[in-house]
Amino acid sequence: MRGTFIVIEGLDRSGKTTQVSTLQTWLESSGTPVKLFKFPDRTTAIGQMIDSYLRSQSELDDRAIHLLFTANRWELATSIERLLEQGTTIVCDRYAFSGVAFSAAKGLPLEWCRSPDAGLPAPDLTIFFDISPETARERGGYGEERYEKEELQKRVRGLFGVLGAEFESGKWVTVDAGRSREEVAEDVWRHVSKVVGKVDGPVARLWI
Ligand code: FDM
Repeated sequence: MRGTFIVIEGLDRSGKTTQVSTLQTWLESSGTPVKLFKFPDRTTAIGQMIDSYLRSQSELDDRAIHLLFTANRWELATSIERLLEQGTTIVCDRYAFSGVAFSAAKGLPLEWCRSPDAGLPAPDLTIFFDISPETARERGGYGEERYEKEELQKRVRGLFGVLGAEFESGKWVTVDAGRSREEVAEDVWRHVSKVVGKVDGPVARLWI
C-alpha cells in the first residue's frame, strides 16, 4: 500500500499550521508513517528568493515569482513521489492551489497560472480551510507579509472555490476553520481517516 498524499490549503489566519501538526500527531499515534512538507519551502535556494520577496526585501515581476513558487514544488516533487511509493503518508501545508489562487488574485490569467504546475504529484485529498474575512479579523487580522491584505485574501478565497469545484466529491473538502481548534481537528480527522491507508496504485498527476 502506498502512502496517502494529503494537502491542506487555506487562507491566512485559518489555523492551518496548527492543524497540520495535530494531524501529524494523530497519524503517528495511529501507526501511520508520516512526513510533513510545507510550501513555500523557504530552506532551498529558490525558497530563499521567495522568502525575500514575501518579506518585501526584493521586487520581482508577478510572473517571475509565480514560476519560482512552482519551481519550488518541482524541486521537491521527486522526493514526494518516492516517499509515497515507499508507504509514507504526506501532509503538505499549501500546494499548487495556493500557487494558482494567489497569483490569479493578483490579476494573472488562471490558466496561465495553472500550466507550470500541471503534472506534479496530485493529492489524494485536499482539505480547504475556509475562514471569513470577519473571523480572520477577530483573530487579530493579517500579519506583515506581502499577501496578508484583506482585499487580496477575499479574492483568493473566491479562487480556491473555483479550483475546488473542479474536483470530484471526496477529493476536495472544505472545512469551516472559523470554529474551535478541537472542532476543526475532529472534522479534519473524519475526512483523513476515510482515505488514509486506503489508496494504492500509481500517484496521479495534477491537472493533466
Ligand atoms: N503563496 C504560497 C503563493 O503566492 N504561491 C504559492 O505557490 C504558495 C505555496 O505565499 F501568502 C503565498 C501564500 C502566502 C505566502 O505562505 C506564504 P505561508 O504559508 O504563510 O508561508
